Amino acid sequence: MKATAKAPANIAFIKYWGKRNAKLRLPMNSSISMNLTEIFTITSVEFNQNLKEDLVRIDGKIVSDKEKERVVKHLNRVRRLAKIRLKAKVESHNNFPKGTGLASSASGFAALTLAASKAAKLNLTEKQLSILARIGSGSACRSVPSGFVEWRAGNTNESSYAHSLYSPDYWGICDVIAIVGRKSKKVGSTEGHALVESSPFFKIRLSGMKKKVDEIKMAMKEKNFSKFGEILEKEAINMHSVMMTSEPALYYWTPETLKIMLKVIEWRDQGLESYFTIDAGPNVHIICRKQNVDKIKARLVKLVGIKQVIINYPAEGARILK
Ligand code: 2P0
Repeated sequence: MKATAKAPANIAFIKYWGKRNAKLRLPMNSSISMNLTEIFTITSVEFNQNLKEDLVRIDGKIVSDKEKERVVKHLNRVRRLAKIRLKAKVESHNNFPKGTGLASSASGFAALTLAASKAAKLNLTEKQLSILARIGSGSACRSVPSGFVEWRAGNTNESSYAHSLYSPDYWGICDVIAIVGRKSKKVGSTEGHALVESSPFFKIRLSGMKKKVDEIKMAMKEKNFSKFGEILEKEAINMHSVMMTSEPALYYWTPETLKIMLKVIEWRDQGLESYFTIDAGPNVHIICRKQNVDKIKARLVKLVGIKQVIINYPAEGARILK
């Protein structure tokens, strides 16, 4: 009873920040994302009667008790569905360089969900996998379907899952990630979500979400890159405004982050069109058309403070490898 799965990380154009139900990880709003080709997790799960307890290794290391508890809880969900009690050995590898501050919970929980459910001989649909991955980590539900993805917020366990809007080959756009550093998070995402209500701006953010989701979907349908870019860049600033005005305040940017944001705007004014988005960390994701990737990269590597540049194309969702 063993299976190996690969799942991509994803970048959200419309963000998930704030939950209506923390236990089930039901989000306050729908979100829109793209799976990434160059950042992924490969996870093997083996259920075995000889094991006395669950063993969890990530990138070759035994994980902390806190990390292990989150994985074991997820294995328990799979065991309950499959009606088995066997303990499991979990081996997970992230391909992205360590210490870059890139998130791994999305690719990690999507790969774990698929590998564990397959090893337990459950044949779940994409929707069921997305729901299960979501309970592990919200953003993981978006790493299950392929390409360009919408996570419909829903308001129950069954109605909150992600589906593919378009396959990876639909649109030739890229996510050029400028890695500016690590800076270990003082407040992790799960704790951060819980602070949204303390920001005076969160209600205003929420009131505009539905319209924003509809508008970006229309821009994607029309392949209107300028409209698409304007919406996603404003959305990133909108989310970070809530983060910075919550109590305690969450500042994810460093001086390098802001420097790159301003560069992207400057380059755009000069005719090189791209837009930025930023997650719960200091790295900047630059969204551009495929034909501009080399120019963006050439300009980025000249800036001081950039540790690495990772070029991502739209990727397939979670897959079984063996
Ligand atoms: C997103 N983020 O939409 C947003 C943008 C971070 C900023 O989803 O508690 O790690 O595991 O459900 O999925 C980070 O939240 O939180 C996230 P949990 P998760 O990509």
